[in-house]
Amino acid sequence: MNDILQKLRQCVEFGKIDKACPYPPNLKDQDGANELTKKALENGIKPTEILENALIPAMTIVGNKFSRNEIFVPQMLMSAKAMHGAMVHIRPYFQSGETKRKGKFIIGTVAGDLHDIGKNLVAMMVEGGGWEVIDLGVDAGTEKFIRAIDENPGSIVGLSALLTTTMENMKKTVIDLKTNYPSLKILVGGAPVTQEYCEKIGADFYSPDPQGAVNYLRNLALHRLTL
Ligand code: B1M
Repeated sequence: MNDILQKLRQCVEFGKIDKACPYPPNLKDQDGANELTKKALENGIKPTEILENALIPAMTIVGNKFSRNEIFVPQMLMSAKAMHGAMVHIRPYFQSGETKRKGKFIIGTVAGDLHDIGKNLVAMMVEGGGWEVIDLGVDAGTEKFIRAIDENPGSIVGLSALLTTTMENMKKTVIDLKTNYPSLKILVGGAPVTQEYCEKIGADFYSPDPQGAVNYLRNLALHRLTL
């Protein structure tokens, strides 16, 4: 593999954002994801190649390690930040339509709930998985989702809830969205949410962690391609 891509992959896997970033100590004073992505583009490497051969594989490794409890939230946040450092340079190519993404994913923390750390991790991992992410932020009620779905037809929706009290709002949003868009796929997650609750409220998929969300979306995209 190209040397720049290999180094970029390593930076994202281990959370090296840019040259100034002192973390991780063994990569101190070396180029980070930011500089390497810029260099890759200057060397004529296509944004899709950067995404598919460096960023996505690195974030997949990170997601799997996190699912196996081999790394924890701070390490995953550093990797997600490094991925963002790379995305700053390649996002304009996707936004201009020059490079295609796998689809659109609308995500938000449900009404009444201000917790966004887990939701942000899912958003960053999904973006690293090659999707355009529309982040509705926290305290996102049904109306906000409806507006975003109407503006982005064909999107998949993700809902996060961290409070037992706001799980009720998750249920309400799922019911309202399914009533308005019967074929819409809805993915749910957050500390108090379970597989059983997902089934009870009529959502399509529950994931306890970001990698499960990425895998579900990847399978959905593959399924759509084969239809
Ligand atoms: Co709050 N809080 N909090 N809090 N807070 C909890 C959740 C709580 C368990 C603490 C406790 O009492 N032990 C408790 C909830 C109890 C309950 O409902 N049974 C609680 C409470 C009560 C409250 C307030 C009501 C406190 C008060 O004001 N009296 C208040 C509510 C405000 C509101 O939302 N309206 C409140 C406020 C806050 C802060 C603002 C101070 C802050 C949030 C800051 C922020 O998010 N920007 C905060 C925090 C930080 C926490 C704890 C400490 C940490 C939550 C967190 O970020 N975890 C939490 C206690 C704890 O967990 N130890 C607590 C890390 C994060 C990575 O995990 O979000 O679960 P998580 O995400 C995971 C997975 O769940 C999954 O992926 C992530 C990575 O694995 N995931 C998805 C998440 N969303 C997903 C979506 C998917 C798929 C997977 O698909 C779409």
